[in-house]
Amino acid sequence: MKLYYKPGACSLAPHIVACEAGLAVDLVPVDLARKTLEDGGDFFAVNPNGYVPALDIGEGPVLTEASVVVQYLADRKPESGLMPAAGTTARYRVQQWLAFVSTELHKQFSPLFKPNTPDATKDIQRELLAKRFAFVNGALEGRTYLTGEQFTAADAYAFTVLRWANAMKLDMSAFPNIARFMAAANARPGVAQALSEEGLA
Ligand SMILES: N[C@@H](CCC(=O)N[C@@H](CS)C(=O)NCC(=O)O)C(=O)O
Repeated sequence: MKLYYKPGACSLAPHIVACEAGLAVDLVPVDLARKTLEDGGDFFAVNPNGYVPALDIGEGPVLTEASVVVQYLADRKPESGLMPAAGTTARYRVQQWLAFVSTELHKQFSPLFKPNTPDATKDIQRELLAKRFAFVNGALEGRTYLTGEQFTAADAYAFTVLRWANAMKLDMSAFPNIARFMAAANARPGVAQALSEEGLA
């Protein structure tokens, strides 16, 4: 399998899942600004939407959408516990978090990265994110990870996205449970491996 990625972007989530699951994945860096690969190849030819993560699974078009790519990888190693079995309530809980991280965190951060987003819009996004952080902080009360003591694909995605708060200089001092969550995830060997392989350690 080949994972098209950019260091520290949302593609870090499937990279973490692969490392946590002990899956061998070839990393292919993408220049997202130019939409090119290292050999000058056109990234649009890989993913017509021009975004990472994109996972070459050896059949058909690349698999995209972070919340789905992490599930695909986790399901290659069910014994990892990264995704509970299909049809169980536990799986729906992890999927609920994956959808939340994708739509309520990841995509609410996105305007903050764009140089042409008006400042007023950025302020609105920061306010909304603070509400979502408060929810996550509350959900983490008395537990290490989002669904309990088991690190899941949703935790990998949440860790990836919440890392951006520092880069965006968001005040996270009101969310101590998130700080604990980040520290716990950061201390995991699989997470450390992915960060190191992306030059982020
Ligand atoms: N819908 C996609 C969005 C992925 C996404 O936003 N990727 C960002 C990096 S975190 C990206 O590649 N942005 C470059 C672009 O959209 O041009 C998903 O859920 O995976």
